[in-house]
Amino acid sequence: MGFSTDAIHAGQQPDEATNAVITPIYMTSTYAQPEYGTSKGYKYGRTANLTRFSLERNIATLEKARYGLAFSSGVAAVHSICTLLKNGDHVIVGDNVYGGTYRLFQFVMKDFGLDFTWVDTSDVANIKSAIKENTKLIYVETPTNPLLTLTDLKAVSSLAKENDLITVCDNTFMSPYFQNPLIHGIDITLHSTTKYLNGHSDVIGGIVVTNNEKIFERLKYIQNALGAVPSPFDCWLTLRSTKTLAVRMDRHNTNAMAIANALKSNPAINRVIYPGLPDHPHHELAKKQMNGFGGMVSIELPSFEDAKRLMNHVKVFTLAESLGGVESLLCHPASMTHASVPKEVKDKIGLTDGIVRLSVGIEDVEDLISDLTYAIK
Ligand code: P1T
Repeated sequence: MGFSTDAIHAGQQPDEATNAVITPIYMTSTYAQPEYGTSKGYKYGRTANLTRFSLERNIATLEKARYGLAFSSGVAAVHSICTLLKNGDHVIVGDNVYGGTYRLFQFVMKDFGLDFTWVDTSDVANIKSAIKENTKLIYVETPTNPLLTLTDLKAVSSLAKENDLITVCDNTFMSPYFQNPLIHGIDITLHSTTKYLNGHSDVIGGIVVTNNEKIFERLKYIQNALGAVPSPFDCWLTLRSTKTLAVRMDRHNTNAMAIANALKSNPAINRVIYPGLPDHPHHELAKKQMNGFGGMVSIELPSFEDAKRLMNHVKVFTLAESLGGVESLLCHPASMTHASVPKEVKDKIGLTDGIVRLSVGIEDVEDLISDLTYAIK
């Protein structure tokens, strides 16, 4: 089936009790066992919930995956992946990932004996030279948050296969509509469903998808054992939202492209970073690996003062963390989403104080452009 057909139907069928077209919210913590030792396969809400299963099937289908597992947040999804590893294992990670991922790896998982090497994964040679005897996993974001750097997923997966390593891609910025890492050979794709998949800034959630049965079985065990499951209501809201993912993403994409084009010649801006612009260093890879360029644009102003002035003068954009909702947001990554990343790391990757990140929504693009140009002026 096509993407939109799957988005609307996959994982869902009329409810058995009433033929309700929309999957109900099974708001229950437990299930009756008619006689000792009998059940319909549902015994306890953390372990099994039909609304959650529908969401997992739905997003797995959109990601061309056999298996999906939903979590209570994107960070919980990343944490679940860490539990595939053991004390003493080594991980190679992109040096620009979401600040919360950096915090989890560097300031929590390191204390459990995991070893991390941070490299610029846009050059696969950097990954190759970081491989050690105890390396078990390669973790990338592409495009990265917030610098929008791309990594060649095919090249990473073939390097990993040669070295028997697990590959993970955080696909939050693209959504399954614009990129499917598994078709490039990646083992595990994850999303913060808080972002484009839910798309309405009213749910915190995460999902992990894979085609690997062994990884799925272990993560399913972990999902139940750690217990970071989403509520049935949050699953229902997200399932409601994926139905419109294709139309929302198309609009995010055209609005972001128009904004990037409108701002690139603005003399008050040093740099507009958007994979859809021909001068983006990974534009050719973007065209090859993705089906669109997404709704995230980062702009660099000369100083923090300029960035602050912009953030304080917008009227349609809202100054807030997060992204991927229908409404346009902007934020200051260096002090907000990436506050946990030490200054020397920010300096190394070029995350300067002048950078403002735009999550371009689906409003009328003329309003967004005049809002930004006024605030910049
Ligand atoms: O917020 P949560 O649902 O736990 O998702 C974490 C996460 C994981 N991966 C990426 C690429 C992300 O951007 C995020 C969350 N990011 C923000 C809150 C933000 O404003 O960038």
